[in-house]
Amino acid sequence: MFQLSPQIPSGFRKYDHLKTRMARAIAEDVATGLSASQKSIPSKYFYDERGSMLFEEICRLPEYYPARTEISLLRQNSPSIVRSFGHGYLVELGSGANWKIRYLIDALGPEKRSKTCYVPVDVSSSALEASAMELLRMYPGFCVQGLVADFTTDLHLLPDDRRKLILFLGSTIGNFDDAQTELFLRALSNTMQNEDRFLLGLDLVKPVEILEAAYNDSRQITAEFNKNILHVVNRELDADFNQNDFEHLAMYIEAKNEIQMHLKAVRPVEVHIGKLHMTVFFEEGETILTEISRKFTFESAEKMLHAADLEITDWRTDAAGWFAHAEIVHRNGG
Ligand code: AVJ
Repeated sequence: MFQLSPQIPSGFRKYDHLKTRMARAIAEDVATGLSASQKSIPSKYFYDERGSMLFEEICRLPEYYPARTEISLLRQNSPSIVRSFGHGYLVELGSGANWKIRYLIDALGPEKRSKTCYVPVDVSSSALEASAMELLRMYPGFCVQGLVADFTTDLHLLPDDRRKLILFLGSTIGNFDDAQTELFLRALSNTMQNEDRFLLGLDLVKPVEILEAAYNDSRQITAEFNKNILHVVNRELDADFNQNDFEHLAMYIEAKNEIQMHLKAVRPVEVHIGKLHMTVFFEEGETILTEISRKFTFESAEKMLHAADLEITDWRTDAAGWFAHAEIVHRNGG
């Protein structure tokens, strides 16, 4: 889509693939999700400007162990990750406020950094731009090529004229169901050349108290984050959800190894969605499923990756075994 050869330019440029497509997608997704017997809204719609800020706040909560655990893993392992990568494209899927990438950019050092271009991929153009500008202040002359795109459908847009290290951190893959996981990993696998590397962050199975506390924080930031999806639907689709009609629910389903977040109607509710010409009724106690967040084991991770011809070459966890970074190659590759 944007090829860099033969020269790596410095400064920030971006390519926006999404502008109109997102509007159509949310209409279809919400119409489908709210028509099903278990109502649902896809979790990717949490992340408007406010939702992204709330998520950043979640990452600073004492209960939300994944963020700080992943940072400590990155701090510790960036030098060895960079050694096996070399230089080229550093692609980050769902980069958000992208402070994690700094550990890798630092580990590159000036020499490899000058031969590397950071490619943050995010649906939020404003977040992508703001964080890219901040990175350029920290690393003047560094190359940042932002791609505003949806990593669930747009992986074919990734550049392929240099070796790349693709990062998918935060255990975001845990938000996908089986079908989405398979599609995503297949598409990712197809973009990978022999020398490319894939670094996947995975939240691991652990005692239920720790898991549930992470999604039911005492300051109720996660509840705000969850309800924010109603604001997004109101704004994008001209709907009249009242967030006081719903309460935050998050629980661990042991049989599925997943956290589920719901919004539960506290009374019978009627909602009008202007842009869909749709009226939705909720019984008291009925829920909207807004997110699944799967938890993994080495075995379950290996199984899902093998199905897409991907192979784990390194498995790094913290001492407590709460979070993992899997370093992955294409199985036919070297
Ligand atoms: C980083 C998107 C994977 O599922 O834990 C945090 C999102 N949801 N609190 C997760 C989230 C509720 C988070 N992801």
